Amino acid sequence: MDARSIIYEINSRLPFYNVLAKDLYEKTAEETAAHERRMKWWREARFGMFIHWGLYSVAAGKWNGISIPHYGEWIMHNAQIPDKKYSRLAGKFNPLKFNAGEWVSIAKNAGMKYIVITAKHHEGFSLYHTKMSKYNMVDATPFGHDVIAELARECSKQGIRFGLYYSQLDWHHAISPNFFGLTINFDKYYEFMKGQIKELLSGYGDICELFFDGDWMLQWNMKLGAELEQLCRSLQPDVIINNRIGKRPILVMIPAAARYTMQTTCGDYETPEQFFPDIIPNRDWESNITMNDTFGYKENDNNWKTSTALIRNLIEIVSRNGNFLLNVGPTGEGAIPEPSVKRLSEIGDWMRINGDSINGAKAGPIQNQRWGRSTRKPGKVFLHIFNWPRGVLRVDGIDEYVKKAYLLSDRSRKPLKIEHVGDSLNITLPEKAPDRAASVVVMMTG
Ligand code: H79
Repeated sequence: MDARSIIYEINSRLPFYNVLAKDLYEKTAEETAAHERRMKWWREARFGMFIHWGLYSVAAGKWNGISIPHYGEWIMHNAQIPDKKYSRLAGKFNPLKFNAGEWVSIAKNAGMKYIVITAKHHEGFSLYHTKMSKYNMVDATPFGHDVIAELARECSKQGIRFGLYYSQLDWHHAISPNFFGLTINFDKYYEFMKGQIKELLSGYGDICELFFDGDWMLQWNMKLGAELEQLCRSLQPDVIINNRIGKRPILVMIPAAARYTMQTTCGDYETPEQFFPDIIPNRDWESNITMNDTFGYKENDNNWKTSTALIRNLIEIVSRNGNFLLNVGPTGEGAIPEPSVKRLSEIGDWMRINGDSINGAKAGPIQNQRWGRSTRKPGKVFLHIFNWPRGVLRVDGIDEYVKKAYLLSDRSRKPLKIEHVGDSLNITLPEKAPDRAASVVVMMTG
């Protein structure tokens, strides 16, 4: 390791490293301008689908008939399965129910604007036809399709964007399925990884987002991240890259602490996992959240969140300028589990009526109210009401004059009775909430 790598390595582990090492990481004006340009569609999209699919989907959370606790995609680690045994799952991966068109329309009908799928998770198995190794969907399974290619094609056909998840941590290359992914010939593995990134960014059309993961692996550091980021940008200048391409300081990985330090400087955006911050962060961010308690399919995990909870998650996230990447874990047969499909369809029903308050919207002027949340667009503030009041809703903290208010679900846009009282507004609402998840009032401002 040279001196600079050591500085990078130490800094990336300090809680306030972005303050201490500002000069090392600060973006140039030109880089900032390029970032602003490529983020435009992403800031409007607001809602995407995460897909975790791999050999762990075949295991479905069980090993030798025993249910293994925690995330399904971590089963190799959680049951300490040696690579030689684990890799035999490939021979059983024959997802005859897989239909790229169907998956893409499920996302689209939910109001999602992009899809991000695991090209390679920690297990080290590639879902696409890589030439860097035979351990992939085409060469090692009876199915033999390049599912990444099929999904990429289908996304472009149906007009939604396509992105990839890629794990630096790789248990197929590591000495064992260990948390820190210790790899003997790391230099060789790094060349392999760069080869794969080149393939993925040159053979599958426009990649909208690259979600790196496993940056905590022992041998990864900020310098490698910066180099890899350059490689990605040389192939696709507009690809949006997450912060995990670098190395997150440890505190950013802990939800309670992330509230205060949720800022790294690598890539384009922050990646709170299984939570969202309760303040408005000063950087672009995207929460990735599961519908049950696992990313990769587990046949025994039936702890599903309600569609109401998921709709409210989406609203809360947009009310703080974030994106929502909602996960599905298809089965080893290639089907998105029915409970997930049901929830996505219910979210879609809500989005068809209320999507204008989400897509293209950003944080509203009013935060964290007992009655709900707010988002805004030029000339409009959207009030997302979770707790429907009896009669009159009193709204405090409005920063623009309100000319008119109506319910987004009301096609005729019949004005609601409003009354200005100082900086507050009293809105008279109908007796019954139009939607039990969240009813949206539009305030025309200016
Ligand atoms: O891909 C999904 C997760 O598999 C991955 N990131 C998202 C996008 C992820 N990486 N790390 N973690 C999640 C958190 C790791 C938690 C751990 Fe554990 C605690 C690893 C070992 C102890 C959870 C509990 C997994 C195994 C036991």
